[in-house]
Amino acid sequence: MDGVSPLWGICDFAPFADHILPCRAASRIPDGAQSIIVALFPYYLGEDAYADSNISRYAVVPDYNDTMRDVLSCAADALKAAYPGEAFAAFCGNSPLPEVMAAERAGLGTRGRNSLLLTEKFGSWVFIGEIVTTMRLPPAQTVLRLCDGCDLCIRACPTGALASDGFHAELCLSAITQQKKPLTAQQEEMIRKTGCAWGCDICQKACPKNRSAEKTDLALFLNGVKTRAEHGDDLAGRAYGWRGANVIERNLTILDKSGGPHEISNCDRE
Ligand code: B12
Ligand code: SF4
Ligand code: SF4
Repeated sequence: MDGVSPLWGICDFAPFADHILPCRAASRIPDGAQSIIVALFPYYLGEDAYADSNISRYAVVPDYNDTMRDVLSCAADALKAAYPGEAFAAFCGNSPLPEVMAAERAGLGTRGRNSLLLTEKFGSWVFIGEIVTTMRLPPAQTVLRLCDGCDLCIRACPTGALASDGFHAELCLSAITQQKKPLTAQQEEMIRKTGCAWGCDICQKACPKNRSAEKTDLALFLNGVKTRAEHGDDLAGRAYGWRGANVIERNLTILDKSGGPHEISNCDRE
């Protein structure tokens, strides 16, 4: 931890009570929740690591939903053992909390115009997880201001998902690559153009705050790096597995049709 951009922080739960996302995990939020301990897990591997990649960077490391859930659940159990009168519930990814907002309020970074959390040290290449507790803990006193409002992310977005009036999730290529229903010809063309079979990193790569991002040293991500999705992959533990084999297979087939995966497989192309 460097004092400027800590990897964990605390915010009050109360402001989030009216902004709970509709998901099954919401039932696990402890009654009488007071505080949220927010943790960041950096996953950037350095530019060279992605040279032959055909998936977005968050999907190159083992599925964060699994790895982070294990770490946060262990931490929640340890806290429960130390403070038996209090409740602690761990969440990540399919969390009922708007996690970027929680991390910003916990003093860990700024929600940029690309809608993602920007941090001083790791740019936006961080996953967010949290433990919601009935313990009253001192919240962060400062909110960082790291987004310059340069709009390079908005200009780089190929679909118009990022616009001056905000983020339109239904247009986001990341959502399109996860879509189960048939893709339109235009959506297929977009996947072909970017050469990315899963997710999209274009607005993050455009962000100047990511140019000096530090690499992760987290073993839970470094063990199990897989930069390319291939037909017939074992999907266990991969971020592109949760929608089932048909979706990633369809996307890979779209890329095959563009002249072979090796020719257009680099997600760094913008
Ligand atoms: C669904 C989802 C998606 C969807 C839709 C995203 C969306 N914003 O709607 C899609 C598939 C498009 C997507 C894409 C990506 N995602 Co995503 N996604 C999520 C997920 C699971 C839920 C987000 C959500 O539904 N938000 C609902 C919207 C409406 O929330 P919101 O815009 O923040 O609005 C709420 C707040 O503003 C709040 N609010 C409003 N006013 C106030 C006032 C106060 C006081 C408070 C407290 C709150 C509050 O209420 C609003 C409604 O609830 C989150 C995890 C999570 N639980 O947050 C990850 C998450 C945001 N995604 C993540 C990632 C990595 C990505 C991708 C980069 C993956 C990729 N490479 O393809 C892209 C990036 C796209 C982009 N530019 O944002 C990370 C972001 C990490 C970071 N550094 O910020 C998260 C946090 C997952 C994680 N645990 O790490 N994602
Ligand atoms: S992830 Fe891609 S499509 Fe989605 S907002 Fe960013 S640049 Fe646009
Ligand atoms: S590209 Fe510019 S406007 Fe977009 S998030 Fe980064 S600093 Fe903010």
